[in-house]
Amino acid sequence: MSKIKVGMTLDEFIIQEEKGYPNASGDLSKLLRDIGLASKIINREVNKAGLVDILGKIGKENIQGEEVFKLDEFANDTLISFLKYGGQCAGVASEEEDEIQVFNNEEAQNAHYLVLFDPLDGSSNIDTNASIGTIFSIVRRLSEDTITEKDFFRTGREIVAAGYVLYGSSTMLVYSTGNGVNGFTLDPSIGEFCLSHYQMKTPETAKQFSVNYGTIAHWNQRLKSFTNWCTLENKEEGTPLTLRYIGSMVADFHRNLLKGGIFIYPASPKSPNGKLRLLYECIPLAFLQEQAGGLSTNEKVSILDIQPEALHQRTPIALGSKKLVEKFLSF
Ligand code: AHM
Repeated sequence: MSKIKVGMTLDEFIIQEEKGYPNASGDLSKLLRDIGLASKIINREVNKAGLVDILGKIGKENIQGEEVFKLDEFANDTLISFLKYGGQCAGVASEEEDEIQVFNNEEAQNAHYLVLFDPLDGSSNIDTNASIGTIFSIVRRLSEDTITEKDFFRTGREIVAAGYVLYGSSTMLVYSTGNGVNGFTLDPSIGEFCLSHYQMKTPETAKQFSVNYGTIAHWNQRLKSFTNWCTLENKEEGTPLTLRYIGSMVADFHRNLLKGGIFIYPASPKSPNGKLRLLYECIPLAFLQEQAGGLSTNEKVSILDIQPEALHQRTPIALGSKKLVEKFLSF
């Protein structure tokens, strides 16, 4: 009989899950625990951000020409130090690092995994106290010896786990190792993530759509027709839908995962590949979306089937409830 119980801690859950895989080394579980630990430290700083001198920009730009906020840098450094010395991770790719970071310290020498992450997604929302999050995916290293970018350029079909931590009105860790999606809420009184959302499923149909309407002048015809359909009074089709857009992908995604909906960040003439990054934003969330019964697309193929070619590659994306994504593609 399954010993999985709502309320159990992340550690207990991981132990129970491992029992289903007697040959598992336990390395992936340890890695997930390290990410959970790092996110608790990040959560602590996010929560007290208004009290200490940690809000605001640090006065430099990342490789993508975006301003780096102090909390971005803190989250990046925290994740790297937990992963570097945890013993399970041989290197990382981060939105905040120009290049991949291969760990040369002793603890990392026999590590089998690589972690790709956006340490703090939605950082333009930091100073206004809106929800932000950490997004990650985990792949197995390919090279026995020297790790190169190629080890990180893996499709969504090859990743072994993905997840995010949402720093919202409560803090949640949501992840999947390919056997469904489970969500854990941080209980601040005991400092533990506890299972709160077991085997999450996105409703097939939904009442919400999420897109930055302010950019309509740059949309393609499909997106214009789809959003027009979303706003029509048509009971049979289930429209109109409600527009919900925070501007923090991880928060928009989380809401749509629970309530059903579609999130779209399109290409535009100015940004022909959209804005969002394939490797550490789109692939992990698309993996979770498809694990939860939804779909993802770049309007040609599933996000999970795109072969990455550059570390900070961008892609247009639409993901969410199956029927809504299919409707979007039907225009
Ligand atoms: P960031 O990397 O600066 O955090 O930007 C990514 C964010 C996403 O979380 C969000 O979906 C998107 O940018 C919002 O962009 P826009 O303001 O153009 O709608």
